[in-house]
Amino acid sequence: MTETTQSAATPAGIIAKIVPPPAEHPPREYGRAFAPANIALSKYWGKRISALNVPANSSVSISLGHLGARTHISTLKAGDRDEIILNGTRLAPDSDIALRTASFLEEFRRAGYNYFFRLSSETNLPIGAGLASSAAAFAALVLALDDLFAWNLDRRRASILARLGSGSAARSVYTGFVVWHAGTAPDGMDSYAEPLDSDWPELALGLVIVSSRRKHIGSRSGMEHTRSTSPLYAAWVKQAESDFQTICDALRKKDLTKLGETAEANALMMHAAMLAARPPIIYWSPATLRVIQQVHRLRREEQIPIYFTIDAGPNVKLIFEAQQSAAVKRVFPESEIILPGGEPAP
Ligand code: 2P0
Repeated sequence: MTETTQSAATPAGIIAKIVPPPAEHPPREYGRAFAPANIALSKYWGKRISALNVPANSSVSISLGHLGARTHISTLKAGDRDEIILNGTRLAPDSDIALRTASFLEEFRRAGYNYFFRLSSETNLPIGAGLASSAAAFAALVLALDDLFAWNLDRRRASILARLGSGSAARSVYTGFVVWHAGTAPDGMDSYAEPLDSDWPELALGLVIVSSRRKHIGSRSGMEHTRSTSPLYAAWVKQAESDFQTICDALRKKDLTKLGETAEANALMMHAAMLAARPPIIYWSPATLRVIQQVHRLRREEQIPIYFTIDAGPNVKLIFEAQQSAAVKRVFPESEIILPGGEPAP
């Protein structure tokens, strides 16, 4: 089993390294920002430094373009807790999302930004699609804070701050293809995301929603349980680092076969490590396996180049080029097609 490192660095300490000391008043009335969701093509599932969400291996994702979170933030003149509004509804302070958001904002208070905030976030992600909305949410929150306090952060530092909220949020401060470096520094300062130099506007994703039920185990505890109990974890981390290199190379060369085969194998190995955890983590449903078998049948019998990836849930994301959209719609009529570089297909 691979150990996580104990780091002397704390989230508040990292924040203090990145943002300037607070002025007496925020320079602006409010800040606002948009950040896209992202889908990992080679995955993050396990941490090197838990407290800082520093990953055990590097990963690469594609952003969902215009699908994500838009956040508006201001400081509260009075009050002793943050006010968090999601899609127009004020969240109960003890709800999971409110608690997680407030504990992130608490790290800024520890770093001297002694305010409570009113935060309103809207998302246009398909409801219940199993798309990690926390990545877009924490990235949009950091960018909105940057706007409010006029920090003028570069994206690299914004990525490090977003990571402190949720690991995969490190990748959501950019659009397009994004790599997130695991890094080696004890304080995680070299674990940031940056754009990958690839221009592939035809690459499409298809969302096949087999269930919109809330998952029974969250990613954070799921990956920690996998790290601490799965005998396959060390092998997963090693392979994931190698898959990361292969997929970056495939994206640069626009090699769909290499991309698709490696992304599929990478997602399956991540789930294999979870299956081997004790007790196991099983995110799939019978319908997940049916979609996998359909995709394999399409490749084998119809020579249609469609691949899949699966995150921490039962839903399947198809990977293909836009010219296969009609075939995808024929076999998966309920799927939603996203062209990250353009508008959603009709
Ligand atoms: C990923 N996932 O690379 C992987 C694949 C889910 C499966 O990143 O604890 O919500 O906040 O760092 O980022 C989901 O994990 O976890 C995730 P934390 P996060 O997209």
